Amino acid sequence: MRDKSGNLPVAAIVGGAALVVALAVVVALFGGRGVTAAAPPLGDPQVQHTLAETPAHTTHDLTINAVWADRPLRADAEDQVPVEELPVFDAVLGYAPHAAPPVDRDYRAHVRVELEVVEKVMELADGVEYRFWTFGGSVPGPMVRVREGDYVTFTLQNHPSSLFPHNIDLHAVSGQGGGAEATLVSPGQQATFSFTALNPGVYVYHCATAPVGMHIANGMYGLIVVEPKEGFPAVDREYYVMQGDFYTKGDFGERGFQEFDMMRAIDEDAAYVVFNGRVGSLTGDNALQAKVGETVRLFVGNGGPNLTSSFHVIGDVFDRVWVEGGAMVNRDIQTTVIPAGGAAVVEFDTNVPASLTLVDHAIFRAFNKGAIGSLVVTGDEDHVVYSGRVDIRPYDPEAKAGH
Ligand SMILES: [Cu+2]
Repeated sequence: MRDKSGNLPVAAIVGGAALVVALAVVVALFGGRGVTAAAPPLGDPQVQHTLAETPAHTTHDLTINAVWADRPLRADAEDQVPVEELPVFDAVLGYAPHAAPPVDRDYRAHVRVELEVVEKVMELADGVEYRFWTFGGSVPGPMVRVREGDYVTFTLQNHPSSLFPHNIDLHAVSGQGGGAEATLVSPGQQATFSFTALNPGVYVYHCATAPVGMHIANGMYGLIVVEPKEGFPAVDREYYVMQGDFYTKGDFGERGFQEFDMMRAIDEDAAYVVFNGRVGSLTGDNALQAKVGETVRLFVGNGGPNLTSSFHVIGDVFDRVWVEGGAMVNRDIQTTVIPAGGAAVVEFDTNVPASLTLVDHAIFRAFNKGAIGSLVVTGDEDHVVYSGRVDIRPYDPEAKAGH
């Protein structure tokens, strides 16, 4: 099935995926009923009758925990307003760890976004320099925040000092390459395209210029938040965090200028796994802050290029997680999976003062590759929620046995 370069034809992949889905459906329909010892044979007319009727008790309403309604796209009156009649705004971008401000609008708009690609040397860790390719001069690139249904005109500029062409694929875009084809620009060029933000959610954007993996590995990713029409619930603090894995010739911590290592990237052998483009971006003086009693919302993305994040905050529980950045909210979560090229929204209500620690719970990445950050919560203690140490003394099992 593989061609000369070892690639599977798309048809084979799609066919294989369809088979997997079909099997999953069969398992879902029949597998779940195997709990009774004497399951009736498949030919049993009673079973067929049951399946044909799909009784209510066998269906699961996955919208129960949804934070916005499952609704047809572009079906509201506001969606019918011609683009020329929409009010025009320039987007206010959010630079990590700060989220872009909430949209705070109950009507559709025409939002203009300008993003400049800059290739620049910055520190990947103390004493470790790396030539990043960036959206907006930072890793991650700035957060773009619009409202469901907005008409967005997006201009990508490639700084004349760049050495490479770049483009942008926004996962929120329905259209060729997510905008990648329309925005491919050489150094000293800019290109513009427009799209309607059809689907609410939290989406990754990234460069998609060949070799795509290299452009992403050099830091070309960020988040675009498409708020649902009803908006996100108000919270006390919002932060913007993106994980990424980096592949340098030298190992973790090896000082000096480090070049990108393509073979290491292909092997997924990350030298660094970091939040917001740098070891220490969220620790020490850079730690995130909150006060006891506040609700904190983290927009967490994963640029990859390779590694899936097991995102966890040591010392608290996610009261709510907007799973995969979509409509479903899960509650009381310890660790949430954020795939490469995916995102999540995690929220927690802070209960006691603590220095919370953000990690990828694939834990060597945290303590040996950089994926660690802090959120310092200050305020009044509540010793019922958490007492702190109330006793320490020598422990001698033999003395206890002889007692
Ligand atoms: Cu690029």
